[in-house]
Amino acid sequence: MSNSENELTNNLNGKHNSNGYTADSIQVLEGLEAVRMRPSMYIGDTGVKGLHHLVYEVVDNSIDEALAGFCSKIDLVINEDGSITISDNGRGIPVDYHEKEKKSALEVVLTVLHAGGKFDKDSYKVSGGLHGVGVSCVNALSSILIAHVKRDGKVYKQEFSRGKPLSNLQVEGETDETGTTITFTPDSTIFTQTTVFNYEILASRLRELAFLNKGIKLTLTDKRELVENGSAHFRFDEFHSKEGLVEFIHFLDGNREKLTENVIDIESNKGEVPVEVALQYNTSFSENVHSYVNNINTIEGGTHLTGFRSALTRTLKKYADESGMLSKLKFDINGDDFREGLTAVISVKVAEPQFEGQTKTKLGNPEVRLAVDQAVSEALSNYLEENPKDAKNIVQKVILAAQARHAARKARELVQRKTVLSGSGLPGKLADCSDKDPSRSEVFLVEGDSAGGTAKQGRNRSFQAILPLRGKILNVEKAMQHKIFENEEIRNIFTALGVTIGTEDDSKALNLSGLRYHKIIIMTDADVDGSHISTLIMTFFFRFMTDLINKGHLYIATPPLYQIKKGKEERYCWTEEERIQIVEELGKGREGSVHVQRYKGLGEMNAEQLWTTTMSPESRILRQVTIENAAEADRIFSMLMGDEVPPRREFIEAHAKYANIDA
Ligand code: 0RA
Repeated sequence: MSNSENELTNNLNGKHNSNGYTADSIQVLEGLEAVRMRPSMYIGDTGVKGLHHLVYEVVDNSIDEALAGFCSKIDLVINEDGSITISDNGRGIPVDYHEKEKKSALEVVLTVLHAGGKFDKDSYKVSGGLHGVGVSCVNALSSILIAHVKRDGKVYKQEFSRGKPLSNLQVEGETDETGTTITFTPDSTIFTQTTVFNYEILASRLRELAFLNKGIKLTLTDKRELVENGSAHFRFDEFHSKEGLVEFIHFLDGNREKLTENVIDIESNKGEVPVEVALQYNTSFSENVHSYVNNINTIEGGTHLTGFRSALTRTLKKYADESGMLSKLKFDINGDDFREGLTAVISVKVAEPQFEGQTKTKLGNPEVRLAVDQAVSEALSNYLEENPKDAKNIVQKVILAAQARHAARKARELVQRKTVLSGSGLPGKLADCSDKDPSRSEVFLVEGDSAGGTAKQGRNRSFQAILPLRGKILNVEKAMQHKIFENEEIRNIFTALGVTIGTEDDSKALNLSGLRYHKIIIMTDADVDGSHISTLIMTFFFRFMTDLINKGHLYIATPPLYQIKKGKEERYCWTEEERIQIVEELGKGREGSVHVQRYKGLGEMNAEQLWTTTMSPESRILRQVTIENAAEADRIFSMLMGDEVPPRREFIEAHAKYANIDA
């Protein structure tokens, strides 16, 4: 990075020190070159997640404008050439020229790390923050970025490449509107895995943002291909929520049977920390509590979640005690019992959030706990007094949950006790690997004994273990906890992995310290039954071992769809496109000599074929299971695996391209 940029940052910090190097001058060495050298430090990774983070970074700035009261609409367009445009009707990035810095404010915002907030230090800046790196990072990681600003009656434009200006700020025309439009193409030398934006990922984030920030209109348009649907049009969605979190709860629980009449809506702007909470109970057995700080999903929780939990437990307990409903109870009730069948969203806006934890998504600010606790206990006790019918239903549900927990404890102890199945205390069906270092070891969860047999022959036994599972494992979305822990296949999974669950005061607490394999690989047939089985297994992991997914331990193996043979040459392929291409390639010259075999199941491959195509680290394709959007995943699992059939059918029909691979 050049010297002039160093000086500029110093000036902006207001801490220019004439006597040479200070801590500040070391800090200012971090320019956009640093971002390009170590992109993962700034945006998390350079895969699919990081790619989409670029978009969120820009959108966050527009959301800030909206929260400050200056912007009502944000439009995203995925352009035909794969670039993306984000426009808003906010004030527009300032463009005034700084004599000293010899560049416009716009150029400073786009070329100096962390410069965004320096212009309006006192304004309420709340969105973003996970990486909170600003639009300059997006600029650094884009091969082309074009900024258009409408402000002070004019339209301004400036273009950049890899963070460097290609031109000076130019006036393009006149306007009576205001706003900012940023178009960028992610740099393919940085995002080597992919630079293709995924419509679904963007749509689910915009939907989430619309619920979290009521009133803002967000739109998404995909201009890459026309969709045939009666008439040809571009794919388009508009996200706009009038009621915010209340609608979020309706959306999350669309496929669950509700226990109470209304969503309990809590909003408090009294203290330093604005708090919004919405909650409703349903008849399911799972707890679905999603927490956000400044629009970031805090998957590790933190002080806001602690405040929510203690207020919920204390307030409901007090109500239940006073109502006399607990008087005949022979067992204790704990915090867990108050959250069974609960769907809740907690959203706080914190001016200077401290993020902790492994993924930096755990809120540390101590003052937030009390703010949430007070807001929730006050509003909830009022609600219970005013809605005695709902209150009674909730307390009855809590009692049932406590009963079920006592039954489940016995079953859970079975999981934890080393069983006699084999000398090692491991399930008899497990073919373990010889290496005992978890970081080098992997285990395949294989559907069926016959495929399990082939996998045992084909594997590299030094670091690969095989656990065959019998048929369809239990659907944990529908079963009660004690049934789940009594289930043999599920117990085998716990024991084989070396994972235990549940302590005295938290029945869902996961202990991963004994994890025996760092890669857990689900391997099922490449047909509809196979994908149903992997969905069942993933549902189990999502509900009971979320942390294991978040730590990146869960994978899906992808067996090939076809084997294509010509003479002695054998090729495998995973998609229709590949099949067509390889058949054409091999068939060149001589007709009729190419033989195509469709694999329907793992059992149709011999051990060597299974090794080469699906198990060997050299040639296999593993897909890592990640949770991009926990709220969306929650809704989809409750839909796919829950009781209601119509929404499931709609989902499968909408995704028929993937579901129908057998056709
Ligand atoms: C710096 C200062 C101000 C606004 C912005 C940046 C800003 C950035 C982006 C990025 C996308 N949309 C945006 N909108 C605004 C404050 C502006 C003022 O004080 O007038």
